[in-house]
Amino acid sequence: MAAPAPASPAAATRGPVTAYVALGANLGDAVAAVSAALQRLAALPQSSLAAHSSLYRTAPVQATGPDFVNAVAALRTSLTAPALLAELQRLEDEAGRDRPYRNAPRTLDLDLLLYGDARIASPRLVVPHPRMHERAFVLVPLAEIAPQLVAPAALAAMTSQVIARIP
Ligand code: A4P
Ligand code: MG
Repeated sequence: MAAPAPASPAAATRGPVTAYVALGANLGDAVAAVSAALQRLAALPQSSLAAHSSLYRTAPVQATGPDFVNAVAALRTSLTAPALLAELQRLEDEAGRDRPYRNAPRTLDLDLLLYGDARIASPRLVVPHPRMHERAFVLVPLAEIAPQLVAPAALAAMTSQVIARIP
């Protein structure tokens, strides 16, 4: 009798993946909100915080209101992408996030930029984040912790967007 076929790669248990999360805030004490969010990301289930960028002060892009504080975090996580998005939305809610209109000022925004090399297009989740490559407030902090993911030409195209690292 033939030996059973080896499990296909698709059937294998998946190990943790590296996910990149963009943090943003421009209401209240935005530095405190982003700093606290980094600690909460580090405490997510089945996840660890692998790296985070500096905090940056950035001018609003296609939005109104005060300047933003932005950063990017790298997580090693065994959560699925939808489960990770649900956790990010829970942290936004706990930070008092209100959504009165599109791109309204916010106490905390957590966007999933990349989930390993997955490409996802569902009604609730699009990964890679569709606008990440147009935005210095994403690419500059991402390049700080994962330079291999950001083409120098993309950064160079972004010099008109005002962004300053917070010392
Ligand atoms: N959603 C789909 N894909 C994703 C994803 N990859 N990550 C859905 C997170 N959410 C995703 O999100 C709206 C819906 O997007 C969610 O229900 C989720 O199912 P939201 O957090 O309520 O709203 P949002 O983040 O304001 O929406 P959006 O369209 O992602 O906004 P953008 O385009 O990210 O713009 N300027 C500066 N300087 N700094 C900023 O941080 N942020 C924005 C927001 C505009 N200008 C900014 C900044
Ligand atoms: Mg968001």
